[in-house]
Amino acid sequence: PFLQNVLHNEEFLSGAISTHFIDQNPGLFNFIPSRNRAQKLLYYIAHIMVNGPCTPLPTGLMPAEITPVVPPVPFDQPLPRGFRDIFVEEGPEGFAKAVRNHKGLLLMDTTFRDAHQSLLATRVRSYDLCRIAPFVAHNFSNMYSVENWGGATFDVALRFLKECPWERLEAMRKRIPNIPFQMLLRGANGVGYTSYPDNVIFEFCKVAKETGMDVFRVFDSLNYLPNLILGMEAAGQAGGIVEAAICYSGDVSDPTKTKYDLKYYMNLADELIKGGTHVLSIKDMAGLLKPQAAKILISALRDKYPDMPIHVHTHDTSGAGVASMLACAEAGADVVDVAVDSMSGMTSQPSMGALVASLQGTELDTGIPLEKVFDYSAYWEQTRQLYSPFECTVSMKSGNADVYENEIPGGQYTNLQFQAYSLGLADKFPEIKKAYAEANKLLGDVIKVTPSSKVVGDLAQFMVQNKLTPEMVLDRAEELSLPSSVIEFFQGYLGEPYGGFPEPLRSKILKGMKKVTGRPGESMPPLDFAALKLQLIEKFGKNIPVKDWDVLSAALYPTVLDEYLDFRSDFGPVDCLETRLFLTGPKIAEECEVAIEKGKTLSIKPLAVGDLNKMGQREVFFEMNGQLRSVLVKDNQ
Ligand code: 3PY
Ligand code: ZN
Repeated sequence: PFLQNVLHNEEFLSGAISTHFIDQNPGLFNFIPSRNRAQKLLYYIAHIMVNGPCTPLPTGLMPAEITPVVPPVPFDQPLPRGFRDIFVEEGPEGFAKAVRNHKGLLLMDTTFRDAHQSLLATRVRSYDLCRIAPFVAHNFSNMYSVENWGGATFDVALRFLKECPWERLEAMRKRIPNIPFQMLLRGANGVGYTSYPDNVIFEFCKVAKETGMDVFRVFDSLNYLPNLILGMEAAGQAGGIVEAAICYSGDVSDPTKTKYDLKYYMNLADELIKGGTHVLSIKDMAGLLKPQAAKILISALRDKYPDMPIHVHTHDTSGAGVASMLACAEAGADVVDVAVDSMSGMTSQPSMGALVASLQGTELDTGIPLEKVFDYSAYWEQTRQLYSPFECTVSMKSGNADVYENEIPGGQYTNLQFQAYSLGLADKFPEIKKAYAEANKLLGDVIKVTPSSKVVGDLAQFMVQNKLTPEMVLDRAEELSLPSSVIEFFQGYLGEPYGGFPEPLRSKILKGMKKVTGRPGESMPPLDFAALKLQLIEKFGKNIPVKDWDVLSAALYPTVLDEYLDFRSDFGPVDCLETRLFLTGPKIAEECEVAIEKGKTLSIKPLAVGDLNKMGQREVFFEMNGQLRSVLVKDNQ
C-alpha cells in the first residue's frame, strides 16, 4: 500500500488512522496531476490575455513595466548573528532579557506586512518579498524583528494573490534565518474576523511556530482580557515569544478624555504581565499616541516594570509618527515600529531612514547602516510601482491630523477613503469620517481595531447611506435593519467592551435575541481537524495535494480556501510569475522567464491570440522553451 494515494488506500479510507500514518505513507498524496505545471501556467497567462486580470484591480492604474533591481548581497559571507539566534539558543526569556539589555533603540520593520496592508491593500506578493529577503538578512541583522505575517496577509494571500500564506512563511524563513519573524494575532480571532473554537487558535499557533514564526503580537479588538489571555496561551504553548498588546485609544495627555486614561492602561499592563507576556506592546493602530502622550504612558510603564521589554507600534496618519516614536524611545521603549522610507508615511508606519538618521551618534543609535536603508528603500520604491493598481495614494495625498478626532485605524482609513472614491463619493469622505466618530460614541466609545473597527465603519456607512443622525439611531433602533456586524457586536460575539454595552441601545437592538456572555470561543465545540482534512481530500484530492496547513486555512476561511484550491488546480503555481505577469499578463512577443523551481526555468513568449471560434473560445499561441504551444480559452465577454 506504500504508494497508494488516499483515494485508493483502504486503511486510510476506513478512517482508522493517525497523522503518524500519513507521515509513514508518502504515497498518500502521490497524485498524477491532470495537467502539468507548465501547461497550467500557460493556461493562466492565456486566460488573462483573453479575459483580463483574474484578481480585481480597483483603479485604472497599471503595474509599471520594470524589473526592480535587487541590491547585491555577498554570497561568500556567512549571515551575521541576529536576535533570532539568541531566541533559538536561549528561548523567549533569554530573548526578552537580551532585548531589555540592548543599549540602542531596536526597530521592527513592518515593510513585509503592515506597511503594504496600510498602503497597498495587503497586495504585495511572496515573489517580491522573497527577492529582497536575503538583503535584509545580510544588512539588518540587529533588528528586533521583521513583521511579515498575520493581520490581513493571510486572508488576502489566499483570496486575491492565490498563494499559500504558509508557503510564504516557509520561504521567507529559509532566506532570513537570523532575524526574528513577527506576526499579528487577533487573539481569539486568530487571523480572521470572528471567534473560533479554542483548538483552532492553539493548532494555528503551533503550526505557525513550526513553519517559522517567532514573535506573536497578540491583541484583542476590545482589549477584552479573556480573549487576550487565550491568544497568549496559544502562542506561549507553541514555544513562541509572546508579545501581548494593549490597543491604544483616546489620549492620555488630554484630561478631558477620561475613558481610556493612564490608570486603564496601567491596570491592563498589570494583567498582561501577570498573564506571562515576554514583551509588552502598545499597539497604536490609528496613530493617536501624540509625543506628549507617549512620554506619559511609556515613562509610567518603564518606571513600574523596569525589566519588561516595551515595544510600540503606531501609524503615521497624522504625520506625527517619527516625533512620537522618538518620544517613546526617550521615555524608555526598547523597540518601535518603522517601515522602509518608500513604504512609510501616511497610514503606514513612520520612516525607518528618518528614525535611524535622527538617532545616529546618540545613546539610542539603532546601529542600522543608513546607506543600506537607502538601497532597501530604492528596491521598494520600484517594487511599489508594480502595485500601482492598489495604491492608496489615488485617493489620499497627504497625512491628516483629523485622525485624532475620528480615531480610524490606519488600514481602515485608506479602505474607507478608497470605497468613497470608487463610488464617486470622494466628497462624502469628510461626512463618513464624522459619522465614524458618531458611530463610535453610539457604540459606547469602543477600542477600534479589526474586527471591532469594522462594526464602527459599518454603522457609520449605514448612517450616511440612510441619512441618520445619532439621535435618530437611538430613537429608531428597534425598527432599523442594522448591519449584521453591529448586531453581532451587541450579542457579544466579539467579547465584552470596556465599560459594558451601551443601554438602552443594546436592549432595543437585540429585542430578546441570543446574547453570549464571557469569552465567545469558550462555548464553541472543538473543531475536528481529521474530518475537515478528509472533506478537503474528497473535494480536491484528485487534482491537488491537500496539506496539513490547508486544513488550518480551511478552519479559518472555509470558502476562501476552497476557491484557492480550485484556482490552483486549474492554473498551477501562479506565485512563480513575476508580479506584472501575474496581475495583467504579458504583451505579445514579450519574452518571459518563469522559474517554476530551482534550476527549472520556462521561457514563455506569447505569439498571438486567435479569433473567436463557434464554441466561444480563442486559441492563444505561445513559444515555450523554443517549441510552439497553443491553449484554448473560453472568452467570457
Ligand atoms: C489587523 O488586525 O489586520 C491590523 O493591522 C490591526 O491593526
Ligand atoms: Zn498597525
